[in-house]
Amino acid sequence: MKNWTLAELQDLYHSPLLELVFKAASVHREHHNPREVQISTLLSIKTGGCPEDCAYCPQAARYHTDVEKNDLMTVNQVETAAKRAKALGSSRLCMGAAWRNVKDNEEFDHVIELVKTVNKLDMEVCATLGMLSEHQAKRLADAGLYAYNHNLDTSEEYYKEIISTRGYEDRLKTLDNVRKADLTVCSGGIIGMGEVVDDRLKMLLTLSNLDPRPESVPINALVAVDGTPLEDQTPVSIWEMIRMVAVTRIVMPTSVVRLSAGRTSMSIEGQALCFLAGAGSIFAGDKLLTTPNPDVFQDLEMFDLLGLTPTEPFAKHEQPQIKEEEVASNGETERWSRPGHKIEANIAYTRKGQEQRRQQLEEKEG
Ligand code: SAM
Ligand code: DTB
Ligand code: SF4
Repeated sequence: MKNWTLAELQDLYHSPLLELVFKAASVHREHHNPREVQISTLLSIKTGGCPEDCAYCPQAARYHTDVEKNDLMTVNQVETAAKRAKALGSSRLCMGAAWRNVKDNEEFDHVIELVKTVNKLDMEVCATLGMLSEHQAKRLADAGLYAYNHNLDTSEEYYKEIISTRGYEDRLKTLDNVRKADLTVCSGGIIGMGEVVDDRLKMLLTLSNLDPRPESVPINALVAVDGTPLEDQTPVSIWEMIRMVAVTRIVMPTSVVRLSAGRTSMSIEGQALCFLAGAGSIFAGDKLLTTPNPDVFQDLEMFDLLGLTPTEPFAKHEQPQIKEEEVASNGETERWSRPGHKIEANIAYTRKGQEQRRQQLEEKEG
């Protein structure tokens, strides 16, 4: 496994755009079928009311957004949504819960049932439920989960500007727990939160140094939601998205790069360049978790136009078998951190603050 350096990633990111795209497209063709793009559907099985303070997130209870808090979805509701997603070409269903971490309680037992239900529909089942222990990850694996999504979101340095209720090391520990349970790892981040390019590249460096690397790397453009601290962020340009997808593709050649949040403001031409640069998956459906997404039929038209076909389920790994559970809880609890730095005091949310940070970094780098 090649160990990339920050300097190499900087060279790639800042190289002439068409050369970068050409290079990424060549790497993509060596490891993936460029005519296939996986369609994955997101389903928010437990929405809103989250105790965390992720500055980008409309589901954090402390921000005043229009998101309504909902209880866990029933097996029936999830099965209906999964069948619909499958009929529209999705081979993966990703179930999201607005939790800080998984708890050993009836709600988790219910999620185990949801995972089994979707596995039986012969779809790849993914979940994103916050931090979790190795035992909890093992329970999900035994229920037939295929992948666990847990994003690093940005660099370790910039993370402190975005979240105060947990640390970067908690994220890495969860990824390690997921790996120990033999689940596939889905981990990526968000661009457009006021970070500098090096923050994006440092995040990619951390992901590319995981051994094994994540099988799936979502790249999200921030959806700036009214009521969150990042509501006034300037949207990232499509060129930044293309560069980010391309660099991700080159540094983690066998991973699936997911063109994730932010597609409502991207043209078909822009998305086509992302696919050329190595994006191998999209999230489809009228909604992501809580925010809008392009119309699914328009996405299918885009596939026709570009000559793309949806990837079949289990193209990369076998379908996990549902196993008998041994014990629901092993009595152990993980100790997650609570760094508690003041998110309100962050300079990141003002343009002046971002300019100051850019200057500080430039001075540091001489
Ligand atoms: N609570 C769990 C957690 O934080 O891991 C799972 C759900 S959380 C909503 C999943 C991911 O959605 C986050 O890690 C973040 O990358 C992404 N996300 C949340 N809000 C977003 C936004 N406004 N724009 C782009 N991505 C966002
Ligand atoms: C990921 O990286 N992006 C998805 C999925 N993994 C869980 C979530 C995007 C959420 C966008 C904001 C919302 O719709 O609430
Ligand atoms: Fe949103 Fe997840 Fe953060 Fe909760 S932990 S505020 S759901 S991103």
